[in-house]
Amino acid sequence: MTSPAYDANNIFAKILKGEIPSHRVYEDEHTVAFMDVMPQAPGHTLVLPKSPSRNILDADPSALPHLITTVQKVAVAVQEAFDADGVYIAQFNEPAAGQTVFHLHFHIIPRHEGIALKP
Ligand code: DGP
Repeated sequence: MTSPAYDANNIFAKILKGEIPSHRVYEDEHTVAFMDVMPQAPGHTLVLPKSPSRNILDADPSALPHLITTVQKVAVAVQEAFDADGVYIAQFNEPAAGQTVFHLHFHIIPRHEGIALKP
């Protein structure tokens, strides 16, 4: 099955345009990170490319090295800031896989030994 086209009115596109507020914790020319409004644990952060792609399935491969470098930078910072024992990194593609917002993003969630994620 082919994925649907990118919808420029998705909620993260509006955040990127500044039409909806967000708590930004990192930004460079090509990527941005902000706090998730429905955190599964304190420190739950999202990393996005500024370029429009619905998810990783339609992303321009040339954008991915920089994006994953930002994911690494933010994960290291989040682990330190939240004094975490580890960091969970997740990324979903299409509703069948749990995606609800259709602009490519990575979840970065600090984890502590013995503490479960919120459902
Ligand atoms: P996913 O299932 O991977 O598409 O996760 C989308 C995440 O986006 C989910 O954890 C909740 C978060 N989210 C939804 N709406 C907003 C919003 O308006 N602002 C922020 N910061 N996060 C949002």
